[in-house]
Amino acid sequence: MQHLKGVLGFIAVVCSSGAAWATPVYLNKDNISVTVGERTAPGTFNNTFNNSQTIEKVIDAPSADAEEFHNQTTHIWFKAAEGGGLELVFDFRISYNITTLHFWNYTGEGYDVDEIEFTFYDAADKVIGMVTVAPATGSSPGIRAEDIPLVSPLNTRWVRAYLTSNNGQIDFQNMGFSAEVADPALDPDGGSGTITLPANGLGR
Ligand SMILES: [Ca+2]
Ligand SMILES: [Ca+2]
Repeated sequence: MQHLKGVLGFIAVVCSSGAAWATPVYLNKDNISVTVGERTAPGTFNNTFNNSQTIEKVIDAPSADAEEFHNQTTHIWFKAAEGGGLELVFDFRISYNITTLHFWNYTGEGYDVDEIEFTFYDAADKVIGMVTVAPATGSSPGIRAEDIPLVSPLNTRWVRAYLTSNNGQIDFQNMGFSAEVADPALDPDGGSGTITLPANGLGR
């Protein structure tokens, strides 16, 4: 009987640990970082960085349900040379299993983002998958996120997102992810969270 209790206790610990890992987390500037990637085409950021604003405005939505209004302090507006796009590199710091993309797009077809290509990497910087999504135009006047199922491979540590449009105009408010904390035991480096981005902030 004592042995059985020991086994049951072990099972309970395993189950509760699994439940902790499976709890969805909203990823924003509080727990991840974002930089402009080196694949970004020649182009102009217009008013995106006026008044010392940074690319962190991509991940400053406080929750997946947050409403944002389009103005110079909230949005990103990049105009790419013909055929090019804007690359964003998201460093998750630890590994996650992504379940949902939250995307606050511009409200009109003339400036909105038409396609986002995601490339997922593990903690050893190995490509573990790719997905392309086509977001809808944003709601108006208050912009709320479109929730798009985005199932990443397990143990995704960082992500490249390549945003494009049919006319080079790339205007949006925020990107966010809902994800479950991955099992650190399955991470190539044991989930140490020690990866750091290059000092120039461009890509990896
Ligand atoms: Ca924003
Ligand atoms: Ca468009």
